[in-house]
Amino acid sequence: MGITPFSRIGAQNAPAAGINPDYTLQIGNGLIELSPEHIVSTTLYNGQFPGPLLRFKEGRRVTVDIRNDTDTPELVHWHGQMIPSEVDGAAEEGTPFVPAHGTRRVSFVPKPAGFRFYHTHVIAGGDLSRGTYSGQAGPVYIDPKNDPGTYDREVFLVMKEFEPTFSRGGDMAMDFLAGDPVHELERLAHDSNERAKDKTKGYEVGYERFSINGKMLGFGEPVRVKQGERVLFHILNASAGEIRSLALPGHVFRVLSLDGNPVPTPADVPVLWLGTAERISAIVHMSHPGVWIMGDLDDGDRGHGMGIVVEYAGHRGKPQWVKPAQFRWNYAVFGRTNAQPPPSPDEIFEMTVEKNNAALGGFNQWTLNGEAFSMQTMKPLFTVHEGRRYRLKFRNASDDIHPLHLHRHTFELTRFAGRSTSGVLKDVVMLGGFQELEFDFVADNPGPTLLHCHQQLHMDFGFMALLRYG
Ligand SMILES: [Cu+2]
Repeated sequence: MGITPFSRIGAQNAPAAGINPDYTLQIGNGLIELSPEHIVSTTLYNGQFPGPLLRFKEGRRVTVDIRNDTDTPELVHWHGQMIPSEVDGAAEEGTPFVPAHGTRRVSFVPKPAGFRFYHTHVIAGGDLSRGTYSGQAGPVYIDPKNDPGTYDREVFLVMKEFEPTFSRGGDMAMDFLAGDPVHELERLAHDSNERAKDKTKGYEVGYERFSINGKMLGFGEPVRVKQGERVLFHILNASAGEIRSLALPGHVFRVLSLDGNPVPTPADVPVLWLGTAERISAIVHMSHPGVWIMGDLDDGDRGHGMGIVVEYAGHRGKPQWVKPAQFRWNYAVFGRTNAQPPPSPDEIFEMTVEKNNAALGGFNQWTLNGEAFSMQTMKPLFTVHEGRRYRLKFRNASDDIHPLHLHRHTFELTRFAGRSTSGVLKDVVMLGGFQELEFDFVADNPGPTLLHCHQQLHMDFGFMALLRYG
C-alpha cells in the first residue's frame, strides 16, 4: 500500500555482534486491508499484520532493534520465552520502554523451542487504539533441536479482531470448556453482584471485523492443499480478549503442541479452542477433498471474517461450512495417561478472582484475593525462591473465562475440570467461569515476574500480580 515505509527486516544470521541486529522491528501507524471494503488504520510492526514471522534457533543469541515511530512509549513482550526481566517486555518487571520516536536494542538467548509470539505490553485502559487492541502482534518460531514429527509443510495462522468498540455487558461463549461450576464461587459472585445491583453492567469490548492473517474470510489467499498431505498448522489467538475456536469440516486436528510445548499425548480433536494468547500446533491429514471454510464456530464472527478457505488441488466452487458436533475442550486429554501425579509443590498459593461490577468509572474492577494490582505501588503479591516448586490454585468467582498468563516461566497444569492431570506444559490457560484450576511452576528464572489475565480489559483494570524472587 506504500503508506508506511517498511523498515529493513534483516534476517541475516551473521553474528555481526554489536553492529547489525538480526532483526529490526519498526512500530508505527499503517493500514491493513482486511478486504477491499474494510481497510483499518492502526499501529503495526513493520507496516504489516501480522508482524513478520521471526525464526530463532534455540540457544543462539539474537539481537533485535526496536524502533518506535509513534508518539507514545512502547514495549515489545516476547511471550512464552524464558528470558531476563530487562528484555521480557513488561514495565512492571522493570523492562525499559522503547521511547516515543526512539530505538531500543534487545538481545537474548531464545528458549524454549516451539511456537511463541511477540506483542505490545502497554496498558490501553479506555483507549481502544492502544495495547493489544492495535495490530502489534507477530509469530515467533524457535526451531527445536529435534523434529516435531512428520509433515509436508507448515502454515502459520494468526486470528485477530479489529475495530473494537465498548458496550455495556457482552456475551462470551461459556459452554465449550470441560468442568462444572463450583457453587461456592457462584455464591461469592452473587453476593458481589448484590452489592452492585444499583449499577449498570461494566464495559465490555466487541469487534466489527475478524480476520486470519490480516484478511477477512474469502479475501486472502486460500490454504492450497493436495489430497494425502499432512499440513502442520501453527495457530495463534492474537486477540485482545476474545476466545476463539477453529474447525475444518470433514477433518480433525491432531494436536502436537500447546503454547509451543509438545504434549505427552497427541490426540485428534474436531475443534480447537484458544483463549487469548494461546497457541496450538496441530497436523491435519488432508483426506476430504473439496473447498472448505476453516473457521470459527461463532456464525456472527465467521460471517464477519473469522475464517480462511482451504482448497484442494483440482477443486473449485463456493467454500463449504459444516457445523461440527458439540465438543468440550479439556486440556487434560493431552496430558499423561498413566495418572502419575506431578511432584508435590514446596508451597501452594491460593488465588480467588473477583469482579467489582462497574466500579472504576464504568469499567469492571478485577481483584486477586481482594486486591486490585496497583501500578503506583507495584506491590508484589508473593515471593518465590529459586529452585522451589510452587502450586497456584485459582478460584474464579466470576462468570468470565480468564486466560491466565505467567511470564518468563512454563507451568504444568496439575488440575483442570475437577481432575488431576500432569505433563501439559503451557504459559496461558483458560480458567472457566466459576471454576477452579491448578498449575505448578518451578522458580527457575530469577527476576520480577508478571502473572496476569491476558484479556487486555481485565489486566488493565486490576487482574495482574507481580511475583518477586527472595
Ligand atoms: Cu480475565
